[in-house]
Amino acid sequence: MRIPLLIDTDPGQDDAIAILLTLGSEKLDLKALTVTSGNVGLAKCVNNAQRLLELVGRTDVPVYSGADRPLVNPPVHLEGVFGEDGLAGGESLPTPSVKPQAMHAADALIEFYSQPSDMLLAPIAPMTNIALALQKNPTIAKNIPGLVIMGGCPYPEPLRGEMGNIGIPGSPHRAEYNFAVDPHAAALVLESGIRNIHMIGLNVTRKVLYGEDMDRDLRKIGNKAAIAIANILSTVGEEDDQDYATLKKSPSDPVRAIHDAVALAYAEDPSIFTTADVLVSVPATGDRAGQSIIGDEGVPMRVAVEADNKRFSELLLHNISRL
Ligand SMILES: [Ca+2]
Repeated sequence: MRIPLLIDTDPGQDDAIAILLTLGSEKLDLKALTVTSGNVGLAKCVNNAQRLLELVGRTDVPVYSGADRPLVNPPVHLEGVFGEDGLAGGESLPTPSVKPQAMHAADALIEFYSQPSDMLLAPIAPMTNIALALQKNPTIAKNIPGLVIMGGCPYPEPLRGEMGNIGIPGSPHRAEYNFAVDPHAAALVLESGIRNIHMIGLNVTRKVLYGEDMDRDLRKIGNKAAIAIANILSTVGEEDDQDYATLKKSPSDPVRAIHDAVALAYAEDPSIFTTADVLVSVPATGDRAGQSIIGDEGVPMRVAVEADNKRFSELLLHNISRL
């Protein structure tokens, strides 16, 4: 049986491959996209989500536009990482032929989860939409069957041994982008009573990288989705270009992280990963706001620790080849 799935997203180059990987899956059944402000502003993220669906003829998947800023903090966009429109390299993607849904993403989440549901929720963006839905109707928490989150960094990430990739304002510490941008939302969602939480954090997504081998394999597949995604992912922003410089096999090797795709691969086949069952707390404020801290107390969840890179690549290429 296929797993019905809702993705909350802010496309975003890595969201793009995550969404396409899902659409090509034999196991995951994408029911809707809810979109939030994140990697770039809300309108650009919504447009990017629709362009991706248009590319592969899946405009039947409804797109809901949601929060245009985090709950409390000012927005932090990453044009320097993903390009001015969030999808650098994706200039040839088609223009959307359908409109986004009229309903706000938070209201859509409330509607989807007004009854007990088997639809897995995969947040791969700041969790503002989900937090807004839970603020408005906390009872939906018990109807959500599980979360597969790209977010957090419960163990040091492998590049610099830090607990994240974004500086926490006014603090010497770092936190992972999705949690750092809206720590109030992350704390609210994790503490809402939703069970069966899986955290695919920066500690593991920085171990499963894109590079020239995958780029070559995608172009060999040669379908529209594979070429588009190779063009997008090989357009590496300045920050990633510097961060991953020591890992390049050749000067033109487009080494970079594809965080969100790792989370969706987990949703499809958790056996690719080793995990730990831990208690995690996420402070909403203070000098560790947005960090995901393992301790003696906190919210029980399963966190990804290591990944089998070969099996991840095989899954990704297999799914993209089906589009
Ligand atoms: Ca994202």
